[in-house]
Amino acid sequence: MRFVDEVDMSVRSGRGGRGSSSFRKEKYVPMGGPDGGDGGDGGDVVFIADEGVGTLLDLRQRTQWVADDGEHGQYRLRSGAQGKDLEIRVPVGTMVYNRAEDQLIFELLVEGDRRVACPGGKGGLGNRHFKTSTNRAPRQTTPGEPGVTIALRLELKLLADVGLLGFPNAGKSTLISRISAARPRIADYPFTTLTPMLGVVSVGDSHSFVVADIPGLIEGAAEGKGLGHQFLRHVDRTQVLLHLVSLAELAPGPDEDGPRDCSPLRARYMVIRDELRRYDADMLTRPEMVVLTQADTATAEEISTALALFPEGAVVISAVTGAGVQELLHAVWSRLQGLRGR
Ligand SMILES: Nc1nc2c(ncn2[C@@H]2O[C@H](COP(=O)(O)OP(=O)(O)OP(=O)(O)O)[C@@H](O)[C@H]2O)c(=O)[nH]1
Ligand SMILES: [Mg+2]
Repeated sequence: MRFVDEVDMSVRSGRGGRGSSSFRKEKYVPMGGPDGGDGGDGGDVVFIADEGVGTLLDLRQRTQWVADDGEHGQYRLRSGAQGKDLEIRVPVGTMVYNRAEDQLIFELLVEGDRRVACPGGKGGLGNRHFKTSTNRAPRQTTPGEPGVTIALRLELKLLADVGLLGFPNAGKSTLISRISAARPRIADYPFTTLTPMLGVVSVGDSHSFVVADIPGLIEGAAEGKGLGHQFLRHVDRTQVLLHLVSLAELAPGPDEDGPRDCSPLRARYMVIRDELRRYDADMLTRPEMVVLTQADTATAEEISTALALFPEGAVVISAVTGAGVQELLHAVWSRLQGLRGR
């Protein structure tokens, strides 16, 4: 699955209609004045954000998009009809670039956003506008303005609602493969995930949200260690971050048969938080849920010690046995609902 959906197209707005040159013709009025109507404006090319459109796929079927021209003005002051706007419905989050200049023209970020990419040409003026005290019978009119043609590139960062974060081997890919149809590579070596992946997660019968699995982060990612931190841009617009901390990373305890030392979990958590800050301090204010993963590798006692290290609260799961996973999904869903209702 590609993360950035992209499509090239060329659009043209409608030409304005020509103004009309005509004179009033009435039976008992021998010298009727000019009565040529104005031309109609050409249609605009408009982009509309529509939640019902998921990807840019459907727009690939056509490369030339043209709005209707305005009609010419007519006699008896009748203006030409306006050309119909061409409305192109795109997914929320679509970015529209001018292809020649490689410049962002606008983004459609909210359902119903309506932006004009190129305005239709103005209609021309009919001859009635040119009547003066010395010229009572002008034949002059103006032509309509031509339409505007632009080559565009549309880009859509597929928007995930939830981003997974954590060290390599935290179990991010295992979780997304358990809760969605996404099938990322999973292995017990770090940096198994090299490219981000999205999964659609169903909660109950009628709800769903989109999760992004990204490569693991390590200390120094901001300086390019590991795979660097540029992948965070794929989760920087998500509403909730799930920060996965693996219970398999406990240190040996003082007593060989006793509980292991849980403190590395908190330290590792802080390392990732610090990398987030270095990417963009705003990320630290993003709603976050801590998920302690791989619970099947720890004892009940270790888990409760680990939980105490996260006074903000944490959810405990095992993506292998499935323990806690449904509870996690419901918690994420209600968190998303709470945020959307704000
Ligand atoms: N026992 C156990 N092992 C797990 C669990 N979840 C993941 N693992 C194992 O942990 C290893 C790493 O899992 P991944 O899902 O690839 O981890 P990741 O966070 O995606 O790692 P990177 O892609 O390298 O960042 C794999 O060997 C998994 O089988 C779990 O709940 N229990
Ligand atoms: Mg992975």
